[in-house]
Amino acid sequence: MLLKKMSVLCNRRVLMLLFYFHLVLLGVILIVAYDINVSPKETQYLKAYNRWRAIRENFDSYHEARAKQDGRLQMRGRQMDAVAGFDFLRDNNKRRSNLTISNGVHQQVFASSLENPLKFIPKVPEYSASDIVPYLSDNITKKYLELPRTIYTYKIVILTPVCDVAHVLDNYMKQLAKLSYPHNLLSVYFGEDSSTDRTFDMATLIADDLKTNYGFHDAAAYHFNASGGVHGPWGEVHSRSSQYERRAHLAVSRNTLLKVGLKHGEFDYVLWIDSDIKQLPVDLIQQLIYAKSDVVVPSCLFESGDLKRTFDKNSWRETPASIEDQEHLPKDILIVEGYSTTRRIYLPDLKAEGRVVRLDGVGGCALLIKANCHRRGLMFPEKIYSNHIETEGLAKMADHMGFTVVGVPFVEVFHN
Ligand SMILES: Nc1nc2c(ncn2[C@@H]2O[C@H](COP(=O)(O)OP(=O)(O)OP(=O)(O)O)[C@@H](O)[C@H]2O)c(=O)[nH]1
Ligand SMILES: [Mg+2]
Repeated sequence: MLLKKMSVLCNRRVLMLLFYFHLVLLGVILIVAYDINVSPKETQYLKAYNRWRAIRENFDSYHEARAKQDGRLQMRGRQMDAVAGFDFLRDNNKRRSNLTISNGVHQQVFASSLENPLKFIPKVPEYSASDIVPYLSDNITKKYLELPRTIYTYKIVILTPVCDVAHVLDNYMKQLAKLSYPHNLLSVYFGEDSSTDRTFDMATLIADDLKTNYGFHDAAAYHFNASGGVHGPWGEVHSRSSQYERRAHLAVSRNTLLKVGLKHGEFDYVLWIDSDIKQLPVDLIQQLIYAKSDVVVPSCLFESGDLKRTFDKNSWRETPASIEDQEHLPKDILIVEGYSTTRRIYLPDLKAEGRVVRLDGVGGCALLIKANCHRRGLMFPEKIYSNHIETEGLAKMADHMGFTVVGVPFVEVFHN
């Protein structure tokens, strides 16, 4: 009897053991099957993620080296650190004609175009490898900048966020005063916050001047009690790791100013102009209106010795390569230009496509937007939106809302 009971018990134990063994085996099979299924995706995702993490982690030493070069060349305040631009700085002892950056032959031709302006428009590169913008012959530029005779009636509000820029506002005013668009159709509003200098007082004076002495319809400066942003030494403001905070705050400043600005009248367009522009073409507004688009941006360059170089790298077109780079990017990673190569095409390199070209990202140095787009909800994302923020985020949002986003590459604005 006892033996019989024991054998039943043993059989049960064996059966239980067998049951657990199969359960574990099934688990292992499921895990292996899942892994096989998921691995290729995971690998691609990790590759992209790691690439971006490396860029982030390397940035500090990269930035330090670049800042030293900047100091030597007294080129503070420039976003010139795309890979080719960086190589160019590193080779600063070489004469211009001996530039040996990628696309060497092109670069030599571009660099010597001051003496020999190009009689052709360079073809659109696969992606922008250099930030040197060649001089083109007058015949070409004239053709691409001709304007029809038009009587303009559009009311435009010019909005300019300002912070610690008292020293550049005088030139800003001169540039605005020079604009050939009817001044009585222009209103100008400054949005100031966080300044430690007399930016607000200066902006108020300039607003009065624009109204009283230059015939602008209206102008005023507003102080906002916003906190945040990144202020201080150039190196801190422009370090890669500061960009989320800096650009998020700029977006807040722009959106706050937008709300106030739009209340001042029935405007047709909003024109964003940064306070630290050095030179605007006198017909800037007419050139931007010519594009007949919802969001329009000109090329924003800076002068580096005799060279013209791209300053605002936020005006770009995606390429198959850049899209591939982003394919598996986690949603919370912010892409900013000017810190490494992102394999996009910058606006000045799109000239061969014509006078008005489609874009995927825009900068805010000078930026025309139909007021109705803003009224319908288009704004500057204050958080990451499709891996972008602020002006590039706005371009993404505009596209998602069905608005047209273009650039006018032959129209050149110069940044300080
Ligand atoms: N209200 C406000 N305006 C700001 C702030 N930071 C910058 N600005 C203004 O926003 C515009 C764009 O900022 P910039 O600092 O010139 O940005 P950037 O051109 O990308 O960088 P830089 O190379 O430093 O010129 C300028 O008119 C600035 O004066 C801020 O914290 N608050
Ligand atoms: Mg600037």
